[in-house]
Amino acid sequence: MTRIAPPQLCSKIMTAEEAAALIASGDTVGMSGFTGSGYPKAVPMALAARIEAEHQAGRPFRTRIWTGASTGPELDGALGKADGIEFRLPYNSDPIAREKINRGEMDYFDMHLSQVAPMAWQGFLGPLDVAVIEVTGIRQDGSLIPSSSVGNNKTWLDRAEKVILEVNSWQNPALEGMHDIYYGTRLPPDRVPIPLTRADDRIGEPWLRCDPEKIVAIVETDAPDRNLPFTPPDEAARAIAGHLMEFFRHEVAKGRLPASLLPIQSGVGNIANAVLTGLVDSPFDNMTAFTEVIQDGMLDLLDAGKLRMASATSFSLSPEAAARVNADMGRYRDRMILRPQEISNHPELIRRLGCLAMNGLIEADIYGNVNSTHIMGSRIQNGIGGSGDFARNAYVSIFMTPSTAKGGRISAIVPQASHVDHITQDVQVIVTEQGLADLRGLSPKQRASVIIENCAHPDYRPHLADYFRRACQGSYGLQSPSLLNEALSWHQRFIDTGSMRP
Ligand code: 0RQ
Repeated sequence: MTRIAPPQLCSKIMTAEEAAALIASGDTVGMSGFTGSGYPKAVPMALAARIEAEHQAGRPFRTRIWTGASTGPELDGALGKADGIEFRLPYNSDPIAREKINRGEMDYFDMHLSQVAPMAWQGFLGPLDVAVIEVTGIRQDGSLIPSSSVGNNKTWLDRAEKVILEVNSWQNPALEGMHDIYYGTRLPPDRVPIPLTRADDRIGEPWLRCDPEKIVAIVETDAPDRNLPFTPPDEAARAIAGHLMEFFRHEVAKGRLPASLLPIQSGVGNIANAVLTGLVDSPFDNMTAFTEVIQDGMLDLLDAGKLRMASATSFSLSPEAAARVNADMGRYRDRMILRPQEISNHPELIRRLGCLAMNGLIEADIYGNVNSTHIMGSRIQNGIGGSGDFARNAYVSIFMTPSTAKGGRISAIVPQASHVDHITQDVQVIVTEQGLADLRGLSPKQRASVIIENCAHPDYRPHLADYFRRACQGSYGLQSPSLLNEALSWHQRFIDTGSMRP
């Protein structure tokens, strides 16, 4: 059965190559896609092939790419490999694009995910020439059935001069009805409160609007999202999950959290997924999630009857879990809501709902400043993503990590973070497999003692304690004691010798 209901749009159906020919060098292209879901799969590949041919002919051809968050190898990988991206925003986890960024061959701005759509509307990011959006169908009235992510699609469709649609028939038609697209956002001074007071509120409509006059091409596809598998939780991940469960039980006992907890936000990566798995065996019931991505662990929670519903902007599932959801979409649809990322990550809503934010980190310093993005202060790993949206506005902002990286050659707890994404005020709890540091209400020096004692790996703990003791004696000021010519020496030692160990 055709997924393109309006007969008048059938004349716009063409090949991916023909559609890619409608994108010009220098264009800014807004693509769908969020954490490996719902990204266009055919047009970016065709565009990459075209760019390679142009380059071989000695003609420059590069584009500016905006997305929701990370996409897939057919998009960031293919365009990165073709050297077709001059500038990209906001979040990337593709290894080829990462390498290009770190070689200085691609400009990249990893902005807060909630701010992308408003900034595009404010005109701060410049004009948008083309939108390339994956949908699962076009309805008779021209409205679009969104795919496995919403991301910034609403904004790209509204702002772009031209629209190219990929209609992907791999995605289950039962996705229709899961989405909640809110069209009530405004620019200042006309902004009004967003009328969402519970994680499961629906405040919009299930479809995306699109001016049919702007549609220049429709490409039919039939391909799955290419998500990566999760690795099963290792001992460190299980220990982190255990510390966190104990913390939540303690908070419930103290009356600071309800027995169903508060809406959970869970970040990307294996640790975050392991914590969700840990919640399956917890005493907490009737939970909700107000988060960015629905990952495998969320599904397990839903299936176990622990999680009542999950609100997000995207799926981020392993191939097995994606097949599981796709096969049973009708059942999952009533317990999941996918929203635009400006809503899923909205500071106003995160603060109102009181989310429990749980995100991964690269490193934290002894004062609780967190680096989520840069290795050794200069190499990007992924990007800040939504971690800043949630960390600053959460009810409790939790960061978690194994205490070491790269086989123990790197300490995740350092004297001074080599890059700061989340200032100490936005970080209330740090958890490693060693233990949990509850930093709420502590001064910087008190924080340092607790973080070193509870979170640092035993191999690094005495060195951190020694640094802190000497800093408390020899620092210029004693609010956040620091030995400036030593604070980043661990990182330099790693660069010089391959290990932070003294
Ligand atoms: O490197 O891939 O070469 O092995 O970083 O680290 O331990 O696999 O951890 O998958 O949980 O990711 C912060 C990157 C953690 C993630 C980060 C190296 C490590 C490995 C990955 P390899 P792990 P995770 C909402 C939330 C920002 C966005 C965010 C992230 C690789 O959580 O991107 O929070 N967060 N969004 O070896 C050197 C260190 C290191 C290190 C780890 N200290 N030094 N390398 N690594 N620590 C969702 C969205 O926004 C979409």
